[in-house]
Amino acid sequence: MAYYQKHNDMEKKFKRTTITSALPYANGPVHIGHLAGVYVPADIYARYLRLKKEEVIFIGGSDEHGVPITIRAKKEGCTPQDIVDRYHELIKKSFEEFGISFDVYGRTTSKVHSETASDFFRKLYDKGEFIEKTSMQYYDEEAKTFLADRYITGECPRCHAQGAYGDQCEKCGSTLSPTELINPKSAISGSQPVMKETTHWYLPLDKHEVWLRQWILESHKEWRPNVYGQCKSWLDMGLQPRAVSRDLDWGIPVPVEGAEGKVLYVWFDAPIGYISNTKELLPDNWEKWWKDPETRLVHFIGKDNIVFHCIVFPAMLKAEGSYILPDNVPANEFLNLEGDKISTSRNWAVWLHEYLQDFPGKQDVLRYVLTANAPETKDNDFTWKDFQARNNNELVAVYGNFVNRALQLTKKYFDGKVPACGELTDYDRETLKDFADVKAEVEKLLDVFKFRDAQKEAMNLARIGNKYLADTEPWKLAKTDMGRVATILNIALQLVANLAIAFEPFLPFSSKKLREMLNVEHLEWDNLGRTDLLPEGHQLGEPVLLFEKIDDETIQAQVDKLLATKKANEAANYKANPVKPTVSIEDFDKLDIRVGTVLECAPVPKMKKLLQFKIADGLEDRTIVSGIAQHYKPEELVGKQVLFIANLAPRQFKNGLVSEGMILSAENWDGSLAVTSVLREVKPGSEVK
Ligand code: B3M
Ligand code: ZN
Repeated sequence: MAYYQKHNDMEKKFKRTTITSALPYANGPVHIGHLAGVYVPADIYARYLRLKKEEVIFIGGSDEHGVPITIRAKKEGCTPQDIVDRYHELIKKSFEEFGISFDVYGRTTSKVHSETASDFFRKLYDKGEFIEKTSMQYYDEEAKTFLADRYITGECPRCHAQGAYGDQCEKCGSTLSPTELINPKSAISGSQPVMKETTHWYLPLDKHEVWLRQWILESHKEWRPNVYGQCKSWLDMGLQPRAVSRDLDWGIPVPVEGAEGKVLYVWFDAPIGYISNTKELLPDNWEKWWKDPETRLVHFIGKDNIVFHCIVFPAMLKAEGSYILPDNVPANEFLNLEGDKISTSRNWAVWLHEYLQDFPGKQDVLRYVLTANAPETKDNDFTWKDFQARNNNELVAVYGNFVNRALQLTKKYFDGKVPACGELTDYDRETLKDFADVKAEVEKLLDVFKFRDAQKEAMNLARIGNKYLADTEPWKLAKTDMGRVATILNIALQLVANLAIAFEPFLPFSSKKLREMLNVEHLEWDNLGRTDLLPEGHQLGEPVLLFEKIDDETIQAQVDKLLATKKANEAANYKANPVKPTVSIEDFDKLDIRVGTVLECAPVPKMKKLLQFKIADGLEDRTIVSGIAQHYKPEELVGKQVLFIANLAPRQFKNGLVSEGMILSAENWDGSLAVTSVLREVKPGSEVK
């Protein structure tokens, strides 16, 4: 039986733990923000409890309902089912390959789920836990459907950008309600929507406020400050009834007569998905994981889901009456990417499936970096440079280097057999003492969800080992004192075995590799900290590198990929300048624009931006100097026809050079210049009118 420290220093007994991790929407792949915020910490925790031989299940799955999925389907001209089928498979496969050790990865379009969610709603309905409310909502008369907030677009009342959604303006980030939009349009038919009456079911959260306050603010002071704080501010603002149904044709039908065309709100059915997925896993035995007060329920989520997991879902569970409530909700803050908010729509992300492709066999590197940088208390930033540095300076130079030296030296001096441990020096004893405490340290931190610090402890162990070999220098003693070399390497190898255990929840792939090198099938978590893990004479396996250096080119390729995304986004957002005041045709006629052929083109010494042209203009040829050296190589332009202004007053440059006219270029959105030309060859000197 496990004991968990409670905030008031009372120990509460639990027999088992149900771990859930937020169900990702199946309308796009998973990215590093999801991993760092939810899946890596949840996986570390699940592995840790399993290693401690506790009873645990780790529940995952795809969230396959909601409006964004229907919008995406409409855009791609396919069905919502097509979309979720595609992404569910992709997400599931990438999680598997990344070593997220779900016991089940279900989906909310499964039969079990729709029955479970439907029954859940019905039970609350029958118990009178909902209120029914009629309100006015936008309706599309052409498409004959009510419009979800996301289906209404228009001008933002705050920043006046076009294309703001009924729930949010992506330009200025304001939260909106659809009635605030100026000139609302239906995203389905493009028509102007009208207001129409509709009826929905609401969960009266206000009625749950008293016990929620007590439960969270008094009994769960140990929750992370960010989680506790967010709950407190919601509670202090006062809770409102929340609609749990929607007018939509994608979702689980509301199981009530007269509710045709209405489905359960995605945030009503999704958390029930945790329960349905447990049923998929344990059809006959699921209830104890959700209803036994000796079960501890822990939700891993990102900060944007706190209110749903700490207030709405608990209220649903309480209203139902037979379920336990979460014991902890270790929500993370956000991970940014290279200083910018990760965004699926802007493609500003490192996608898991792409990482797995670009860095085969390097799951643990990303796991390590995401935990080392975990946004546990504040938003954090992922940069490729940091990724490279942590790999090269920590995984390779500390952990990998220590392991490799210990194993290679044992191979060299003792044929790969664990040598005998002789008499210990004071320094040996000190070193051994240093890692005797590591188990308690790591456990203390993992028990309170401090994954970043816990991994740091494991890495410290590797640092101790690295330093031990550097200080004792067994390679220098080999000629004089083999007995001492044996002792040093025995100690080093025991340390290596300890590392395989300590890193197991964090870096499971490396621990497996390490066990193979040590030629041991299994190492018990309980034995962490012991110095007799490998018996004298034990034959080790073949040493291979645990981690490899990642070079600059590899990192640059990733940075370039992001830069290309950034450029593409800027190009997509480009808006032409407003047109200048009108001019008369007479004014236009004053300009003499002609076509010329470039005879010569050369850089101008000491003037980095300039190119000097000799232009055939049908008269006497002329010299034109143009500031386009950063946009063209001279040889690209020789022989080309260009447009130029023939009657511009000559301009003299500092070095005495005189330009007789101006070559016309178009300035692109990013400031790059493109020289203008004609579509068919003409005689030099032809006038442009
Ligand atoms: N799919 C939202 C999200 O991915 C949602 C989580 C559901 S957990 C029950 O942010
Ligand atoms: Zn706006």
